[in-house]
Amino acid sequence: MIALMKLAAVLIALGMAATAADAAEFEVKMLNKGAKGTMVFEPDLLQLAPGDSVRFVATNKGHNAETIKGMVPDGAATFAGKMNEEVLVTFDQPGLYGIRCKPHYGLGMVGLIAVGEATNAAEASQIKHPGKAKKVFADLFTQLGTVAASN
Ligand SMILES: [Cu+2]
Repeated sequence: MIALMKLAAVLIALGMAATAADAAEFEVKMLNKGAKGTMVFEPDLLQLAPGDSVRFVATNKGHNAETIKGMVPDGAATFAGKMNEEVLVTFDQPGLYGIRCKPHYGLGMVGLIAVGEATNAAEASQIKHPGKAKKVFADLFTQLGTVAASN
């Protein structure tokens, strides 16, 4: 009986290891200056499979990563990292997630994360953004369309 329970525990552990190995972890840096200019997430566009995760790394100080209201799929969890905080977020729910740095939103420090099928693309692309974020998101949605079309 004890041997059987041990076997079950091993099988459960193996199952969990397999799940963790299948999911990928991506890294997004929060930067004062990147390839695309000042105050950026790098990269600012990611295509994930459901279950993948993203580590938002506070490479430079003075930034945070959080979801934008109206830019998460229905029923998906939102998140809000604190200033200078590294956050690891797992994206289980398919759809588009708009990300911003709160203090630099108007300066265009935003990103777009596509998880599986872009179920909420119509709603997410209608959200209004301040300042430079408007142009950055317009470009990101164009790039995402190109990515989706080439798949
Ligand atoms: Cu910032």
